[in-house]
Amino acid sequence: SKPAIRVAVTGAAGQIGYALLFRIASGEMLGKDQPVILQLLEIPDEKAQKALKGVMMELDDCAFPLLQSMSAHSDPLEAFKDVEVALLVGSRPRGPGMERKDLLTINAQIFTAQGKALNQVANRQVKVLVVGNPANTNAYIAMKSAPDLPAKNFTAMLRLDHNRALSQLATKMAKPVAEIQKLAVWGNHSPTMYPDYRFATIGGQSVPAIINDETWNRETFLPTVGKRGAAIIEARGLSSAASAANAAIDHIHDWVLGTNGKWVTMGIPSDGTYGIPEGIMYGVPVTCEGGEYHRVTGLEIDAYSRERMDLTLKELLEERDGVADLLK
Ligand code: NAX
Repeated sequence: SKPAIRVAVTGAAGQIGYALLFRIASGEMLGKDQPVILQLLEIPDEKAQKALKGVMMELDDCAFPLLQSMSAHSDPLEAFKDVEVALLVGSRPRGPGMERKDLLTINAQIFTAQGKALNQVANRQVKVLVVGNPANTNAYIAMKSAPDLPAKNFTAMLRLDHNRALSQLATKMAKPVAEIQKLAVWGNHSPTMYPDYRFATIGGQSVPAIINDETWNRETFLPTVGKRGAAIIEARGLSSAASAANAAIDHIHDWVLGTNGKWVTMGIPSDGTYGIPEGIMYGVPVTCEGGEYHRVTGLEIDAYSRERMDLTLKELLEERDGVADLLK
């Protein structure tokens, strides 16, 4: 059988971790013939480490044939040793009375340390997905803290937004979600993101021609997708976890195993395309093949789209400037 792939997951005892680890171990992320080794990171806190042990007991109890081994860690230098895939899920949530700026600073410290650790000990081809919020800026910080690794190997999760948008479109058209192609989500994983179905098709037909309702796009679709996270919290009393884990599985699965020409959305460091400054971690449509992603280029950006893309860019530039001192 194939040699096992080492996968690191941070925040492994959290909600998303609980929805994610079992699916990685069952082969849904890297393939049903691909053994995995899980290297799990949690904060040193006794309760978190104990909860992690509990999750590992349950993983044991699944007797997953593809789970070759697993280990628990509180030090990123150990958790990231030789990993080929790193899912950075753990971050500090916003506490009562905490300003956005404080949140950025605390997470900047976490992702600086984790970026440095990846730089030191991870496999040189490691594929990194940042889920923990603010995901784009955390991914940017980790990338900047890992100068010896290829910058393109650092990505942020926009796939949940992509999947949310697909589902809203399918419902609106009363058509199967699987048939929708060529959807894009631009920008930051935040309510400023811009889900864009101008190029989308279903069964070869144009989605905007079928929907033919620009008011629905601007006044219903965009805010519904943008505020979906808040709607889940309101309904469930907890933030999205299973759908977030599912999106992380999709993101890595497609990056490693390819999309057969299908567009998906990934937050990737910009190369300057579409007027997004180089290095900014920005959601764009990509296709994946042979373990690499390729941004979809040559799309026409109309005035309204430009406005929306610049708005979400402005937020990312502010976040970048907010952590600039910490990256010196
Ligand atoms: P939980 O609070 O349930 O779990 C987070 C876990 O991370 C905790 O167990 C905590 O101890 C651990 N942790 C904190 N700092 C750590 C560190 N430095 N190293 C290792 N572990 C650390 O949160 P959960 O619901 O699992 O969400 C995790 C993150 O995903 C949050 O930042 C959340 O905002 C973010 N999300 C991102 C989404 C996206 O689309 N990009 C969507 C879902 C989710 O909201």
